[in-house]
Amino acid sequence: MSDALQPNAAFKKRVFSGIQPSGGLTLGNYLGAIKRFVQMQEEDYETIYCMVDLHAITVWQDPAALRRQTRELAAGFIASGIDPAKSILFNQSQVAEHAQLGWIFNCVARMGWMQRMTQWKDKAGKNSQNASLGLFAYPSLMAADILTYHATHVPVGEDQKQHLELTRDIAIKFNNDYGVEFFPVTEPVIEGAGTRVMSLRDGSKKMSKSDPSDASRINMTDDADTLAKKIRKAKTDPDALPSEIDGLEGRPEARNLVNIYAGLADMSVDAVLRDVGGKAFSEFKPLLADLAVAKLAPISGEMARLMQNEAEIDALLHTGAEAARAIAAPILEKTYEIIGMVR
Ligand code: AQP
Repeated sequence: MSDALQPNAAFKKRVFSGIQPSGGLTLGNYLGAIKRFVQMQEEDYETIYCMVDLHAITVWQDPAALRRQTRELAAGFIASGIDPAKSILFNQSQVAEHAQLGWIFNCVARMGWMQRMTQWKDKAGKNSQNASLGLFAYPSLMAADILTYHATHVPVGEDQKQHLELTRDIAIKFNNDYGVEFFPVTEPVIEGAGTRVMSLRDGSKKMSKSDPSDASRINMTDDADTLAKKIRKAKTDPDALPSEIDGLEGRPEARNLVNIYAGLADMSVDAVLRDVGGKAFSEFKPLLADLAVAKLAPISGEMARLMQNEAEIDALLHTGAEAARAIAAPILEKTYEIIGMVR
């Protein structure tokens, strides 16, 4: 048995996080997740990043679109700075251990836990009887994604906080039920101004790749003109920007645009407001548009270049999946042993 599999072994500092290929990458995904993924790759962690295609099919996906979006997401990761030589990069369905451990966790998690998930309530809406069983069990598969690598840290946006708490509950219940210290209790990493990027059309709703309104989000593939137009048309209020953070109270759209600026510029919200306090939106929006184009155009250009060679992306994902499987397989095998499966 390797050290990593010894009960009570100190767990290695390992990062896992994923993004669904359920549409094109948004600025929310970039500021809330990918920027942090890139930083953690350069820190003292082993980093594993995944296109969670099994999660994407919890709601209907057109097969051809899913294939394209998965490759485009991989291109987005790489163009944003994820280096396949430093991080393991792959798509979930190529590593069967995720689904296998997910089943075990379906038997650990409780119905009541799942019913409390706000994402389930939001996505299933009033028609929950018609939602897929997979959508209901989504957080249990997410726990498996993380724990099949014994990941200790998970960088995510604010919206995933509740799912990560559930991952911790599953790990703790499994460890208690079987009297082991086998799964780590994972730490969420939710940091920075971009952890909750809101819709450009409604400051109370998060920016989402599956929002029916394209004007609600900035896609990482938007060209400079589209980007500037979306920012120009973003909903705001009639007042000028405040000089201090308290002045953003009750102004969700203003707060959102300032947060986006801060996230893109790597500045604190305080520092942004010191610079732009007193400006009208008609002055601020062009500054934000210029900044967004400067930061995002190189990424979208590189994505387009990478998408010219799909075979190369596929080969990278295969290599990543092999590396991921090498970590996941022994952990799953030990899990089967703990729960009493004859092997
Ligand atoms: N608006 C956001 N602000 C900050 N972070 C965000 N994330 C998503 N939207 C925002 C973070 O991106 C990572 C990947 O998310 P996901 O694609 O797996 O699922 P999601 O949170 O459901 O994202 P979307 O864009 O809203 O997808 P759809 O529309 O398919 O449901 C996560 O770390 C998430 O926190």
